[in-house]
Amino acid sequence: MNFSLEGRTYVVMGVANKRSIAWGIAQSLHNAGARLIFTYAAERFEKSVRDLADSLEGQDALFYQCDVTDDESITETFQQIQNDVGTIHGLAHCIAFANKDELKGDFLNTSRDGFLTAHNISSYSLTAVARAAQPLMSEGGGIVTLTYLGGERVVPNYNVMGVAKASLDASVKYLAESLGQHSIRVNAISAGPIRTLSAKGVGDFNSILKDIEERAPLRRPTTQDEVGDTAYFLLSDFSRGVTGEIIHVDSGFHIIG
Ligand code: NDP
Ligand code: KAL
Repeated sequence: MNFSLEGRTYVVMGVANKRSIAWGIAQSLHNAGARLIFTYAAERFEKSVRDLADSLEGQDALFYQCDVTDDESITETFQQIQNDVGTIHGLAHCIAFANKDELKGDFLNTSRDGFLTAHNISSYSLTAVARAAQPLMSEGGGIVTLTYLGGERVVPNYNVMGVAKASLDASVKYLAESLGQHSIRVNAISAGPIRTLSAKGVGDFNSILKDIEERAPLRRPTTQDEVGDTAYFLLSDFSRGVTGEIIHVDSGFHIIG
């Protein structure tokens, strides 16, 4: 067994720009020799994704638009991927969304629409995408998603996204049970705060980071490449006995009371 992912193909969903956690994962998989397939939702991010992928030396990446709120878009994307490459060996789901006005104030005021939107995009999409990807993972493989501590504990302002992450965390376990018989493993990485486009303009990010620097066991914030390398581990054979797991890549912050 070795760490190389040469000859393997992975779908990376959710690169918006160079700060995206998905981009950290893409770089780690690329460095390990994997072939990459990128999906993006918003047309406006297509150029950004293509430009970033162009910077990966020797990478022959493919690109597809996929809006996870649309079943047809998901089905078409994976059918197209099957036509173009045949087999895939794994998938990184790095997608979440909630309306900005529901990510502050009192959780009690969460609207039905806001609740459903957050759960639709941030939680249900994992199951929808896993179902579409399964036929392409005929040699077995790995699925990784991204979660956050706010799904386990109350974190100010995370609100409806915390409830959606709790649902995502449970989905990881149920999907691990469903797909294990096909040698497909399903795991999540609970990342510490990283300043991405999603994190922009919501909550008081500076004070959250300061708290991590003062109280997390490693006394430093989480980086994109730390999450990328753990995703690489979870998508490689080195984690072949691991499924239904949530690994915290957060400088150890989750153990602090
Ligand atoms: P980014 O803003 O870089 O990525 C979020 C991605 O979600 C975007 O690429 C966006 O695509 C995609 N997305 C939103 N709606 C849809 C949709 N309908 N269909 C398909 N894609 C969609 O932020 P991050 O890298 O921070 O977020 C990635 C994941 O990491 C999320 O699940 C987030 O909750 C999680 N996470 C982030 C942490 C952090 O501190 N940053 C900490 C813990 C977890 P588009 O813009 O094209 O719509
Ligand atoms: C407690 C924290 C502080 C921030 C509070 C809430 C963060 C929620 C994350 C969620 C994914 C953010 C959004 O949905 C933002 C969205 O409303 C507006 N932004 C966009 O539409 C941009 C353009 C696109 C690219 O973003 C998306 N998502 O599509 C949580 C911090 C400490 C940790 C974080 C940021 C966790 C996390 O889940 O991202």
